[in-house]
Amino acid sequence: MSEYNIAVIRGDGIGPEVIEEGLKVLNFISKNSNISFSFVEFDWGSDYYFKNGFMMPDDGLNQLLNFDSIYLGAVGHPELQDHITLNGLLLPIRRKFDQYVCERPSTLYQGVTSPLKGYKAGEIDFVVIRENTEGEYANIGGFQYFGDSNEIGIQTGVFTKRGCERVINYAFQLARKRGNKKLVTSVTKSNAQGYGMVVWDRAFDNIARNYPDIKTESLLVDAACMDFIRKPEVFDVVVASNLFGDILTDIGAIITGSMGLAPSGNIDPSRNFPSMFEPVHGSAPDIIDQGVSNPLATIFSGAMMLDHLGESSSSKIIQSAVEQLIKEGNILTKDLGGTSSTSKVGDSVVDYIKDLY
Ligand code: GGG
Repeated sequence: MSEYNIAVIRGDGIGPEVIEEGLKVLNFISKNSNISFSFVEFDWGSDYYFKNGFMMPDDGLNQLLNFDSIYLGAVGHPELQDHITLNGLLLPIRRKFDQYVCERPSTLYQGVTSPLKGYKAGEIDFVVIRENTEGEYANIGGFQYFGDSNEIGIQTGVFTKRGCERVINYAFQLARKRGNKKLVTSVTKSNAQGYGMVVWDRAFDNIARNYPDIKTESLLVDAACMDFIRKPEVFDVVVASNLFGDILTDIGAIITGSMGLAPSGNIDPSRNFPSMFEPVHGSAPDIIDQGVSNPLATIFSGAMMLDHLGESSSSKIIQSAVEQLIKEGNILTKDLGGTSSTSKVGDSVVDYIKDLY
């Protein structure tokens, strides 16, 4: 029996309802395999902030330290500025636990219609590796004359040689493992960002030399956005800075059908710290408590978590069950053209898993 301690942070908005379905699926897997989970819930997020003045307690990161993984729903609240919710919870976790890789796959599944004309299942299939601990999200800077008419805000992007090389190396390793098109595309804006992103470009060239079997391409982010729409079929593994990776993966999600299908893993490849798995989407306050949110991104994220924990066969079962459900297309939420509720979709994933055992 393999036992895993999982920290669960449902967070804000639709986070709690999509995590409910993710846990439903993981609990079913646990009952039918030799895996057992101990889920410990943390009520951190915006409601916690309204009561306590912070998104998580002072020793929050220490409380998470010894878990095998973290399973997170969403953060963000219409009455709180996003820099409070991100810098109060999500980003400290990514940084403290050195989750320097954010892995975000975009796949067009059978049964899903891309808004891009003419694409068939499997024709869009790439992974964005987003640098996750530095870059534009380093949170270094400050204000001067705050509140005055001459208010100034300085925001610094941090690009270290070590930080760039390690995430780029992960992208090359992944391209080799996927064995697909064997292409790594680097995305920067180093024509305008002539220091930090030049460090990135130089790191890309250095690491690429170690992978003569992998093709490379470097794009400016504006061209990359255009090509994600114009010819997404050419991409395999895309490696980008923190901010650009975040933007590109919203495009990746929408051209493969829905934000509601896009999973992510915030990964510490050294495995010194817990990694964290969460849907790419945010808290979506406009659809909270209506039972219409799509839990599949969170369920896919649970499958990524199992794979990271070394439980690849259970991970594949979840992945196949969701793919089958999407392909048959009878039980889908509104974003995918269906009328089913969040919990009905979760129940159905469990039914499809039953068929696979
Ligand atoms: N489930 C992810 C989530 O809540 N994301 C909120 C968000 O704004 N994330 C920004 C980011 O990941 O950079």
